[in-house]
Amino acid sequence: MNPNYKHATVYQIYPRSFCDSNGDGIGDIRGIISKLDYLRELGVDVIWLSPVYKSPNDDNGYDIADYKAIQPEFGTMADFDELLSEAGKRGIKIIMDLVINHTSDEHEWFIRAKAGDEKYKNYYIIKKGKDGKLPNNWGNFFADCPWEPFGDPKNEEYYLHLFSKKQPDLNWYNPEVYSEICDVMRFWLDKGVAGFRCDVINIIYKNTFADGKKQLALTGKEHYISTEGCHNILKNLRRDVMDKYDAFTVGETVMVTPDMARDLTAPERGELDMVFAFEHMECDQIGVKWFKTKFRPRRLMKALTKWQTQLDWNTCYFENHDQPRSVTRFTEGGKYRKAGSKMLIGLNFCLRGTPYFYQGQEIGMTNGAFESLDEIMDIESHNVDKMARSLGIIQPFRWNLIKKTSRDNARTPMQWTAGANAGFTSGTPWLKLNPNYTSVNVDADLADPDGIIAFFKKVNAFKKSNEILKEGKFREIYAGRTVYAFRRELCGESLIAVCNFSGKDAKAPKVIEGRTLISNYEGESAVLRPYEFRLISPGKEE
Ligand code: TEU
Ligand code: CA
Repeated sequence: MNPNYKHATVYQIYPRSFCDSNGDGIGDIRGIISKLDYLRELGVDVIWLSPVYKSPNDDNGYDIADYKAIQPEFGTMADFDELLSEAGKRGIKIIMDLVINHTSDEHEWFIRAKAGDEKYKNYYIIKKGKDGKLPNNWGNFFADCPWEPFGDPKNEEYYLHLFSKKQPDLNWYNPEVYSEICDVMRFWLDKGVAGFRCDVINIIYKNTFADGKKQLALTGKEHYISTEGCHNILKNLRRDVMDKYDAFTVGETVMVTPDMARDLTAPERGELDMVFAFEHMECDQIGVKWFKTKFRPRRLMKALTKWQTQLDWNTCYFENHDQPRSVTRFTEGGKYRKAGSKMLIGLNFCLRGTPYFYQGQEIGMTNGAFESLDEIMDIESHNVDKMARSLGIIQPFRWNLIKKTSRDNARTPMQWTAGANAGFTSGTPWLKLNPNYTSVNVDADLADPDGIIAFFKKVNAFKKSNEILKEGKFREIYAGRTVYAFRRELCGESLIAVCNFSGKDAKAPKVIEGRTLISNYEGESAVLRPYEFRLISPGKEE
């Protein structure tokens, strides 16, 4: 773990939806530059920039057509360089999104492969079908078929795409792919970026292309999750590239267990610095993420405690560009928006690990207010609808699933002001704004001394100056139906964090006695109020 970034407060920007500087309705790099002072005020140390590379936008930039070029609608390389230097002046580092499981089918490599160039064919995973059948029975992350005919149908060749068919998987058996990616990483590191968030990094190396064990979703996954081959690639990337820079990596690792995460991040193994795990994001679903069930706080507590105790260093997060908004999910649809947002922010800072926040979380943005699939842009949602239709699921039911789970819930434009288009753009926003921007926006929140941003800054500053919250061990001390409390302990001293995941008052358990240092409510109270958060200094140690 690079110690320079261990205690960074990281803020994720989804460029398309952050701030539009030129009125085309699409957020851009100059828009981000214009908000750097705002981010410095929040106390952000590192920005994780979702992809800004050239892309046909089948998956909003996660389909990269040129790893060394900036998407024209986001600006130019000169804009990017200016962003880096302006951020630097404010003490803010930038990490890039490194998407290396796949490229776009419009990447030059794939275009050459299709033109019959053997060198580039070997950059991708191209397999023969058998007797009119697909090469294997694997599933796809976007509710699609993962094999698409490659070239002349007579040849019966298919290419693998675990995501959209415009995202062909790279062939990590090929050392040339490895060298190309090293070169891409050096290109950005030489510019001065502080590292990478590595997209679905634990699935890049497939052990075999044999059929998988049939399962509800992602048949075949046992052949590619956290394989030895993947570990080797990560070790090599660390040794050949990362170690030469002051930079860090955070892996997006899907379907990982704590054991796998330990192997991916153990300092002595020299692979990744930290990983995003998903178990706590799955506490309100059945089986696959598209089937949401009622949120039960106990499931969230169980997942958090499990990861906090079984992995030495976590990434702490409740939101990103793929997940519905946390305040909607975990605080009754946002009924207690202000208290709920603060509680989740407080909790995120108090857990052991590096804290990550997603744009808009600091003002308690809620899920999008979409009324029909027409208003949704996300490819995943459209594919889910198709799949559900093919299963005979009726429209109102399909829509109900999609409305709750669509990734566009997190991608609605950032709400800056109560003015036209929330101050996001002077044009027409690419995705429908949440109409609640008239009251939920940065301006309004900043003007409120009791606002969410003020609370964010307070806990952020406290954490930065407090060794117990930074380095202390985690110990759960209470997990009731709605109340969750834990201690952070360092050298015989400790702090207690407590949350009430309920819109009703809850009895305060005895174990949380002490002096309240920070809370999202005014004044003392014997009971815990709706979505109350408290950081407590215990009177006496046990
Ligand atoms: O996401 C990978 C991933 O598995 C999921 O979080 C995904 O959003 C969804 O749940 C699939 O069922 C990463 C990126 O974060 C996501 O935005 C990209 O679409 C995806 O990889 C492909 O690059
Ligand atoms: Ca723009």
